[in-house]
Amino acid sequence: MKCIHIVLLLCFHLSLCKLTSTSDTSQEDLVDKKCLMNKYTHLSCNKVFCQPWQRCIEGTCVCKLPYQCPKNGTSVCSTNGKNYPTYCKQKSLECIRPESKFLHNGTCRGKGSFNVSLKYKNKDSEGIVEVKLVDQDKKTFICKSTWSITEANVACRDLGFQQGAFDTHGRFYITDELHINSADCVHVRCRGLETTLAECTFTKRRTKGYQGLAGVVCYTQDTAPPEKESFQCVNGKYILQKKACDGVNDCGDLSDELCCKECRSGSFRCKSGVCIPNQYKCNGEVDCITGDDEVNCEDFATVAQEETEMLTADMDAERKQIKSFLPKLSCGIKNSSHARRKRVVGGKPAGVGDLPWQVAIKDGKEIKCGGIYIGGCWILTAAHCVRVSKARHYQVWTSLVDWIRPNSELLVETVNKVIIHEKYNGTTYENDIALLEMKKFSNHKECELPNSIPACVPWSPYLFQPNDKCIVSGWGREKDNQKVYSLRWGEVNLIGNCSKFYSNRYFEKEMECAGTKDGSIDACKGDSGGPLVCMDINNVSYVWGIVSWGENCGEPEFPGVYTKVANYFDWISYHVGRALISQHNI
Ligand code: 4AZ
Repeated sequence: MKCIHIVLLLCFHLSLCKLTSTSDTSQEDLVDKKCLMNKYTHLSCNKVFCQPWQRCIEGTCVCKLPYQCPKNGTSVCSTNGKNYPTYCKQKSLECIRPESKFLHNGTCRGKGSFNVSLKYKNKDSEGIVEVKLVDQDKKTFICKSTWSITEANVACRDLGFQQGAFDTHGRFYITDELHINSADCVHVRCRGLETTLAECTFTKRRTKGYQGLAGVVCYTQDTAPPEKESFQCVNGKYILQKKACDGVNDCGDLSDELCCKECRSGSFRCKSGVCIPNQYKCNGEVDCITGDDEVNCEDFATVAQEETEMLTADMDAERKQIKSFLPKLSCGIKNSSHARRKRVVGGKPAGVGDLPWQVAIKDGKEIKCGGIYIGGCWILTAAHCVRVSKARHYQVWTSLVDWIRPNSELLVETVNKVIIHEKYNGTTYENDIALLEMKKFSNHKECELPNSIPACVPWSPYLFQPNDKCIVSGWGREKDNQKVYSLRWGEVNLIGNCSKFYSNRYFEKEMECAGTKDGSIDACKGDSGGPLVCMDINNVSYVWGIVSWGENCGEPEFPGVYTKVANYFDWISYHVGRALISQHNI
């Protein structure tokens, strides 16, 4: 018993102790190895939102140009002595050329400097953290009680250690004199992705007395733990396996939190497989790309904060405000009067407005295919439905329900241009995706479709997962090959691992399977080009798939195959313009 105690104590101090082998294996199971191969970081917009001074291009957050920042905001001073009209502009310039950093909010004149240093060092890379705040003359220590690896990573990066911190504990030789001074220590809170501690929020608490001082061991090659029991971050740093998927950004580049099958206690798992700290749930800011951290928030009362004095501006609040100034897109939200009415093979009849993004593509006399309105003048459909040379022959019928007895809302549009994916393969149905541009009416600037609502275009393949329920719709055949004149819809489940049904014919990255266990609901001949739409937790509808192919219809061993639209976000935005379909990360 005594022996165990000693071991535990040692473990706590060195935080490098080996864990028992049984818990080791279960911990490794938390991370998704296949996902790790993608080397996701805080800059991977398939997994996380970009900072408001960045935008998402081909899955990576890249620096915005200063003029792309919102105009509103408060001015800030940078370490190069220059003044910027907004925090976003300063951060965008820093992102492009990381020479100068944030100094303080306000104008540059007459204020001091900010700096971080280490005291009582045993090496250049470890010691007790001291800061000199911009408008204070003397250096102060940071209190230990709220100091964590999140802040330590920022402090070490500020000190020039690119891989951040190794630990917040170390053996520092603090002299008694400090016990008195420590009553004056300040608290600091960071998000973890700041480039300097100056961007974090410094406060002073009313409660005084000895609190202990924050120290840090910055990460260097010789601090790295042995490879066997560690997790390798994308930035090359090694952390303890047990620190992956705990909601805390130990790596400093977030790579330990982005590929998680489960999250450890104290953290929340986004549906996208990302662990975030519990404090981020219901904090008024959406952190999960799937939006699931800001739902069912009624029970979350705000915890009363200890009385504190703010020593610096809250740049985290400023960052949130910049986000609120970014343009917003309206898509995927049905008019409330058309709340889902509970009415393809085995589907139910749809009413006007039930599927406001569904269109029919008429080629000559018959409706051969469906399509999806995605905004502006643009319709998404399957490449196998259309030909570039036949653009003039197509008609796009919007707001249609029954094509034998057309409803009054029906609008017939003509087609200006057909764009087929350059890599569409008519034999394998790879890249079965096309865009139709509708003609504007003469002297109209835009396509006006008063009864249509665009479906949102998904920007990440992690927005929906196998077993999620989605809606397929169209005027396609019934199981017995019966003709259908009225629009029908049915609920299907996304199916993972579809190669087992279609070996050699199924391409995971580009295709998606959906169906029901008994095959009772399925797309069929004539539904091609039409939508597979999934609704997120906030009832926003995304066009997740385009009806593409499948072996027969309604057979459980042969689910319907769809073009995975998320894989084509960049292709679509290249043709229709980023602003039309970008909801976030613009
Ligand atoms: C077709 O021929 C077709 N069961 C579309 C979807 C499916 C099968 C055939 C999926 O257009």
